[in-house]
Amino acid sequence: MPKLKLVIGNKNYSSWSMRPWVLLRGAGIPFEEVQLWFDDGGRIPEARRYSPAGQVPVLLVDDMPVWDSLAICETAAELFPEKQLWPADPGARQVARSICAEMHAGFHALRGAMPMNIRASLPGKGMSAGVQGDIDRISASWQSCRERFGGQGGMLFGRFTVADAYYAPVVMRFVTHAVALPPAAQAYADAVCALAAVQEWVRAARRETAFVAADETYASAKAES
Ligand SMILES: N[C@@H](CCC(=O)N[C@@H](CS)C(=O)NCC(=O)O)C(=O)O
Repeated sequence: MPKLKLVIGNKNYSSWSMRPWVLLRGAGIPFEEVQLWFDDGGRIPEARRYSPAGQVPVLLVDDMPVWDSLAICETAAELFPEKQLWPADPGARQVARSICAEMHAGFHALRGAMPMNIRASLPGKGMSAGVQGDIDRISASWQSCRERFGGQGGMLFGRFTVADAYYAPVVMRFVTHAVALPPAAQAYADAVCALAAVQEWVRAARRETAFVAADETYASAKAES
């Protein structure tokens, strides 16, 4: 089995880091964690020691870096086929890949106005027509996946897959900003919050005290607790 080391940023803020961490932990794949900290400008200069891209997350597979959260999730799925990190059914897998790519490359209004900040409570902050459009699209996508592929399981494709890890940080944004969701989307968001791996990440995020001004769109000076 390859030796895995996952390099991540602040658990309170780093939405990209949360995806592969929740994926590996949620699937029961052992890995060593290396945590780096954002500076005030939201940069992690030390990340260059691990990745040519100079960003987190980075997965070191026997010391060989894989950077970018999507590449890391694909690599994990390839290394551990028995974990079925993508849905087994080809049609479901196509949709799962599509909604992950959609998250990876899109939803800019939501990401800009509602950055992940797990320990903060910012009800209503950041809402706009563009943000609501992203929320509506995400809610519809969750509902459609649950109806078509969810079966008896609580996740988008029944069992826990990359898609759930990919949308876990979105659920965190919705919680922080108290976003009102249609019942089916809310039920899915609640199921994500109940995942042991998500709860473990959230507990650690809440213990962090580092205040990164660049990621605190709605705060002025001090960390919220
Ligand atoms: N597309 C990349 C984005 C990674 C990314 O933006 N990482 C941020 C933290 S969430 C980062 O490392 N920022 C520090 C920097 O750019 O110096 C991925 O999916 O991993």
